[in-house]
Amino acid sequence: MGVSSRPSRRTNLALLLLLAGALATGWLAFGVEGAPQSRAVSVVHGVLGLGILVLSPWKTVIVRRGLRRRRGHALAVAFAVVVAVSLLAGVVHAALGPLEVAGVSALDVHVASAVAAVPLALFHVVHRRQRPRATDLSRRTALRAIAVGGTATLAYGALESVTSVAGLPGAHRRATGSYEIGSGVPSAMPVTQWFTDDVPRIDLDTYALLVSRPGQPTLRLSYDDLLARVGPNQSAVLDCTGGWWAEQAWRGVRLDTLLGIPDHGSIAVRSVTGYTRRFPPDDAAQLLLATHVGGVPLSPGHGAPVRLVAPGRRGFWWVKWVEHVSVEPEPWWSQPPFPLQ
Ligand SMILES: Nc1nc2c(c(=O)[nH]1)N[C@H]1C(S)=C(S)[C@@H](COP(=O)(O)O)O[C@H]1N2
Ligand SMILES: [Mo]
Repeated sequence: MGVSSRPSRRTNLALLLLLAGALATGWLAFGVEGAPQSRAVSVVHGVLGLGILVLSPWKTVIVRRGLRRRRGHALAVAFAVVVAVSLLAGVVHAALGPLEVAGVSALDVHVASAVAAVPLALFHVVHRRQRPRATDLSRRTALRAIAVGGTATLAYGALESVTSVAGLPGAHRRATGSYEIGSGVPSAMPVTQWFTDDVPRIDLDTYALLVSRPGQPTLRLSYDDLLARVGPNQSAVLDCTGGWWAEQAWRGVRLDTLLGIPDHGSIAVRSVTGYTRRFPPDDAAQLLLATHVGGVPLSPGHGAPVRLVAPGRRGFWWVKWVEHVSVEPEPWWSQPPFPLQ
């Protein structure tokens, strides 16, 4: 057996696959809202992450050998550290809940270190290349993969059982992994912006909502025009990718009462700050331009005078401070999967 076919090569390749899978399912987890899809994605994400932990003793041996042999491993060490921090923070979020230290939650740390790991992983893979071989697809590799997968699944089950038996906060998380804060009490619900947006000042006397449809003049609705069209209360869950959720009674104007159901293109919903999300035409029947929550007008932080309520979608779709709704020819998916501002 040559040096290059040491089992370490297979361990490294397995770790790479696990990391890529954990990243992909983490990304996917931000895109889904409803159980059981959310549950499935969360479980697979957790098992892949724990798989990395299962392989870490073998990786430690490889790393020790590498540290003796090579120079210039600062970036490799940084890579190992951010992966370890991300794993630890992921477990803390899942078991202990929305702990915050100086306004930073375990989930923030988990996501930020995972994002930081991506360029380091690319650099590492390019500089310490491991070539897959045809013989990697052997019976022995398959048995090892099953052993690692099985151990990681058992570890996931054990972690969930301990969390539930010990009554840790993690036992009460939603399928998405989020924790409940302020349901039924809008003032207790966090005010959250995606990245850099700020709560704008909006003068209700001069405010107007613009509604554009193809081939028709743009509609201008004042705040009073909107209030005159407000429908019944509707309960919906706002589930922020920051790791919290709240169920509230929302009231406002359903989009299909303004637009009908457009027969093609997409519905762009834009805020006074420029924050925009694009929706498939059929969503008009569920999307609500809410003016009220919990029976009272929205506060500025929660999107006054009008914010979108998008049942079944994660919080970043719930555009606040809406000023323009327009039916446009672009398909709904011609936008970044997550907002860029
Ligand atoms: N205009 C605008 N709307 C926005 C955001 C933003 O940054 N700008 N953040 C979104 C995100 S990420 C979430 S979770 C919800 C939070 O709503 P809340 O502050 O009312 O709890 O608003 C969404 N709507
Ligand atoms: Mo969010």
